[in-house]
Amino acid sequence: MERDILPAEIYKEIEVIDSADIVIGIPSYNNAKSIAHVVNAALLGLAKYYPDMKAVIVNSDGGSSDGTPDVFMNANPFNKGDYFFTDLECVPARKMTLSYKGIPGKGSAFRSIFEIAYLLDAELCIVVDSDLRSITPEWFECLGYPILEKDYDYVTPFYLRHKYDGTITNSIAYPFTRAMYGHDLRQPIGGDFGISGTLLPNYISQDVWETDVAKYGIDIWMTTTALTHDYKVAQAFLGCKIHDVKDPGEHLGPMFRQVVSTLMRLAGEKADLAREVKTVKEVPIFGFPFTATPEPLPVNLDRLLEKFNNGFKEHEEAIKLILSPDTFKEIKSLVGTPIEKFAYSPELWVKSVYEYATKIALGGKADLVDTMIPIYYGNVASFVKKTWDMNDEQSERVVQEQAELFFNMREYFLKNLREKVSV
Ligand SMILES: Nc1nc2c(ncn2[C@@H]2O[C@H](COP(=O)(O)OP(=O)(O)O)[C@@H](O)[C@H]2O)c(=O)[nH]1
Ligand SMILES: [Mg+2]
Repeated sequence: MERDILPAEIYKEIEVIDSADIVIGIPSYNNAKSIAHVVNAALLGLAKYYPDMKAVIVNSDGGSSDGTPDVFMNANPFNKGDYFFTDLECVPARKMTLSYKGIPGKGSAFRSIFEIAYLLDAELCIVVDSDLRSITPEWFECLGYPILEKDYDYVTPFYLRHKYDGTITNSIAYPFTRAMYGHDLRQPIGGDFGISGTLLPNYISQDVWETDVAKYGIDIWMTTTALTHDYKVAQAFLGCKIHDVKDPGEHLGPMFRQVVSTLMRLAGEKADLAREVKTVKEVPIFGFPFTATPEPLPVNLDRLLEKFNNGFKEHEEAIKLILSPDTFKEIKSLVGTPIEKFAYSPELWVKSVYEYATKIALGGKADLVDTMIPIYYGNVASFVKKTWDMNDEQSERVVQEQAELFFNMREYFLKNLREKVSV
């Protein structure tokens, strides 16, 4: 069959390259300022940890207007003279850049990388973000070693993050995935992953590339697929994650919708498997763990509360149709509450998530998830208030308690779903 996922000239380039042991993929969209550091880390990581393997580094770009692909192609740590590895004797990895086809989004960028890695018959594919400032050559060792040496198929990152960074991860993606599929994977949507050559054909053969999986839904889809198809999963300790921060008010909406609707839709598809899960398994962490204090992330509690109050009022009618009467009433009673008294009960957030999940799992449209954003802001505000004087370790305990509650209340979702399906 003629393959047409990639531009024709890339298929030709693949024919010339013929095969590779490792493919490193870097998705980008206007990352000219940060991508050179990521490529240099990748080139040095390959030279240092995989000197005998044939490697290709692929930049899958979304049509950047700031020259990102040129910066990618020109990055070269070997002739700069200011890295200590410059005397490494190895053939530098080959680089290639492409504008991916398909609907714009990070997932489409990944699809092209997977296609290239698959056609080159790579044993290992590693993907890393192009806005990372804390990435080092060691990341490539930690993400690759479990696959090449220990027979794992999928490696997710494990980072030290500031207590207010990664709020979608902490409040939904982590506890929900842990509760449904019974694996304690702390960063299921971290963005930096190791993937085995065995798992790649599974990803590219699925018909998901016209959905939110082609956008920011990609990470949760990759992780859920690996967990629900019995692939062996590990974590890699990568130290701190420092990347370009976003203004949550401006950029969070589409990302929230794409990640959360994908997670909930998959939970519906995989409910039978989730019903088999009885406990949560620990997932091994490879690497050299240490403690450090990540860059603080400023949060504006007043603004979060304002977004909760205004957003709830704006979407009140739609929210009422999704939540149970009790959950709706409890959240509504918090609207207008002064900061000093504002708090979600531990169960309130879990119930809200599970009630939305039931709706989406039963085929509700992804954009219904937009109406959940104010409720999410309310939960973030409540978390921020509760953890304000806590250090990262103490606030991590709060995240863990919440995750445990998600697990203990999993029947609330699974039972609701079963009953509504059979009506
Ligand atoms: N090619 C491509 N890459 C994208 C697109 N959107 C995001 N990315 C890349 O995906 C990575 C993660 O995106 P980012 O916005 O930093 O997400 P976050 O770190 O999860 O908040 C970065 O390397 C982006 O350049 C897109 O539409 N096309
Ligand atoms: Mg980022």
